[in-house]
Amino acid sequence: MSDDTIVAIASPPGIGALGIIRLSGPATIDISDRVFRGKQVPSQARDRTALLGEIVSGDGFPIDQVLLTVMRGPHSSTGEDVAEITCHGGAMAPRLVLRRLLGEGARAAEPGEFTKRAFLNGKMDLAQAEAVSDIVRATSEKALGVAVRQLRGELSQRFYDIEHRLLDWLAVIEANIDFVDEDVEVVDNQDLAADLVEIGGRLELLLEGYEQGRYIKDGLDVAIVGKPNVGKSSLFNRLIGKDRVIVSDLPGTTRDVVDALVGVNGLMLRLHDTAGVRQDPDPVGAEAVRRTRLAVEEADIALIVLDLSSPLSSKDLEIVEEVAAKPHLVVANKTDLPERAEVEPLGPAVRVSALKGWGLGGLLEELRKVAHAQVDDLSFEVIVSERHVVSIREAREAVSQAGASLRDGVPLEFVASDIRLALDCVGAITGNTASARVLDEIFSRFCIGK
Ligand SMILES: Nc1nc2c(ncn2[C@@H]2O[C@H](COP(=O)(O)OP(=O)(O)OP(=O)(O)O)[C@@H](O)[C@H]2O)c(=O)[nH]1
Ligand SMILES: [Mg+2]
Repeated sequence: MSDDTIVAIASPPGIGALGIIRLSGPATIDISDRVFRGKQVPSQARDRTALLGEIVSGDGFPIDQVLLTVMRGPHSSTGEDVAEITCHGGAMAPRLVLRRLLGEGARAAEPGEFTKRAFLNGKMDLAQAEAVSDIVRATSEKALGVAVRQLRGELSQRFYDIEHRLLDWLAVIEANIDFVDEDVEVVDNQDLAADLVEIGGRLELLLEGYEQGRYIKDGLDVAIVGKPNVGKSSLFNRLIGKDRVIVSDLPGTTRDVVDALVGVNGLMLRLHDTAGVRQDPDPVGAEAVRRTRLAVEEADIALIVLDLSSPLSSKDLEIVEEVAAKPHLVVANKTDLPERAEVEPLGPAVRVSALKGWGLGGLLEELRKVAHAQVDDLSFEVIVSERHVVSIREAREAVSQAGASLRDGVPLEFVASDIRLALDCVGAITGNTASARVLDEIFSRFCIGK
């Protein structure tokens, strides 16, 4: 338990209806009694009851009208005594209330300090604490859904299951090492080997869940690709709803790959406008085309843009061929002009006019289908944290090392030490074995007041 009491404004700065100030720590109720004036005294009031009254200055002058709720530990969000004060929003009231509380001996909270206390007091594990930050930062419905599930502990449970099984084996192995002559359960090497393979498989599956997590957290990468002048940049601007990149009738307008985020039905897409694919003797143009190829290669989805108003060329077909292996959509642009291209042989194409804004709804709907086809595979537990991935990889490495040692007939001590290493890695995720430095690093990325 901490011995100081922390305070922070938990609502965002700026003009708003309400301001929320949180207090947590041993002096919470004392301080509340000193600064609050209402029909009831906080220390005498029932737990978790919102009290209407005022925060008053040391001389008894009213600072703001508030609702104050005391939540006594350990049954509170941080496990300590907590008070939440809802005052009026805006630039002044929350700040003056905060200043008053600081004047009574509370300390300004560091970023993430409330959540850190919740973690240290056993209210949640580390993966759950990290989910709190992900919830606040979520930019799409899907990302929020994943974070909320993680907060509920669904991801943690996977790690606890693995932890338990490794611990069970470790106990048996260590008994064998320590009491060789005595009557202890002998390690069944085949059983252990099979179990290690199974655990390795589970870790592997979690790693696959990271791909899903990446889509959800960072957005799927969608590269817009095509010949010069087919209208890629026009389409890009339309889809992001902003006049972001230069459009002109000169072929080769776009040189750099430019990206922007768009939300499509609860999913984030990162659209990349690219340079038109062409043979370019100019070194800058050649570099632009090289970058286009790279962007397309790295993209999760390609939007191949064709110009309906002029006959298809071999270049169009080359591009379609180059990209066909990855999830893609063919977009036939410039439907506002007389049609001169035969796009049917290329398969289904979405017809749009980037200039007029026609057909965009249909394009987004098709894009949504392609994107969701990649993300909706819920056989994976979604992993969004780079930190988790590193630990899972290390754990998997250690587990497979343990399996290899077992097969090679290496003494059990070594198998035990690999299992212990795997346990450390899994424990780093749930927080059982996370170092103080790791904790500081994680919580410093939170907002103040969280
Ligand atoms: N009529 C018509 N013109 C269009 C349409 N879309 C784009 N254009 C025009 O086509 C020309 C090229 O458009 P851009 O969006 O710059 O084409 P791009 O594919 O990005 O070209 P590069 O960057 O050079 O590869 C511009 O003059 C646009 O106004 C469309 O749907 N209909
Ligand atoms: Mg362009």
